[in-house]
Amino acid sequence: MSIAIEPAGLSETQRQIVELAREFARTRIEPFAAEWDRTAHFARDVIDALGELGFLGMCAPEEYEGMGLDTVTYLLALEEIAAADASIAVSLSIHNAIPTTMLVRHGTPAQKERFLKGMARGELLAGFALSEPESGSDAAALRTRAVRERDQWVLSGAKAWATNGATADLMMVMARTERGISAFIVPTDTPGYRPGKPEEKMGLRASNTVALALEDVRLPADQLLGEDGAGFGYAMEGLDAGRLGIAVQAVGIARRALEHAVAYCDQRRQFGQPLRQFEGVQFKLADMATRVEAARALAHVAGARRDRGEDVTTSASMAKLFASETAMWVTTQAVQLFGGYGYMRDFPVEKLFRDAKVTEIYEGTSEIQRLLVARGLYPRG
Ligand code: COS
Repeated sequence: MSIAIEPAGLSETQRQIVELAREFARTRIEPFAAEWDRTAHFARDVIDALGELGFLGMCAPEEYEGMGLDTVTYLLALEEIAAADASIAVSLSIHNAIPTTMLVRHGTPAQKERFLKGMARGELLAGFALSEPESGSDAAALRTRAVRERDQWVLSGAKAWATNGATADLMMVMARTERGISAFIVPTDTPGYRPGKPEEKMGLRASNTVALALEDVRLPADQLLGEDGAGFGYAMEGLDAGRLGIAVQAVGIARRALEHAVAYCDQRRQFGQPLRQFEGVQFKLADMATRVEAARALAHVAGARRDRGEDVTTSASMAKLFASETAMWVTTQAVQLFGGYGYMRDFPVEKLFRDAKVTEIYEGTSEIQRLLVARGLYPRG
């Protein structure tokens, strides 16, 4: 049995996409990922190359030059990229899931023409700015303001931990108007859009994460997305899709840690035999493999529900919760199995362990996911 996705059970399209993603990951990402991690290098050229292959348009419809993939196929591709480098995967995940979903569902034809097409073609990298220094889990407490002045919106405020904030071409920015929380399409070359310096992170060091200062950012009125005051719901819909991406990002991290552990336990000998012949090691590997498979299955079940047009808030939270805790647990076991080597930068599981942690935090902490799963059990409040 393979730990990775087995092409045999996939449709022709899925097999092609997985093979394309796997080959790209093997040749263009994996050999460089440790160096990017060490130097905190954001590989825009690699993102651009993925864009040329269509990977920034996975979830955009074909009429807007996207690949128009179903959610499950998108998740299959994203796992391949994440197994090679979670930093590249997060850029792809946010772009494909959050701003893309929001524009597809709520953009005007003109907004789609102007922004979505470029995003789908891979010419525009997009991000999402929701969190603020004082508003993380309590997203609805955000304080960034958008004031209408004649035919313009003027945004001012501060955002925190914006992925792609200094490297994206446009950001979907959430701000409060008189009517409530609204979503704005903000090209990052708009005067007053000021990204801070890249955050020094524990993991995902090759992804770009910054604070943003929004200082009188003036936008034409037609860069408001959808209805004024309805943006919180749009952001939550985006996060439903985003959490599925983070779930498979976590699966990719866990799977790669397991693959390294399986190989290491075959080759490393102690007390006269390979580690894999110790029953204690076998039990650990068995639990790791079972959890990876279960996490992937849960993400795909949620993805299939989304493809059937069902509400996926609960199942996306379940998938993200289980997969992120799986990634943390599996990478912890992998470090343990590698022993002293596992603690060293020269061996790959140390990076995977650091990369895993944020999956329990961003796009909603494990606590928020549990809250959403529990809410789903009492749908009438
Ligand atoms: N899809 C569509 N609409 C949704 C929705 C969803 N998944 N979830 C909520 N909404 C709508 C609700 O229907 C409600 O609309 P009305 O006001 O018209 O009734 C509105 O949004 C407010 O929802 P709710 O009452 O659930 O908001 P709360 O403030 O109680 O809680 C949580 C929202 C905790 C779920 C939200 O703040 C959250 O997800 N927090 C985590 C934030 C996060 O993930 N941050 C990561 C940032 S990206 S790195």
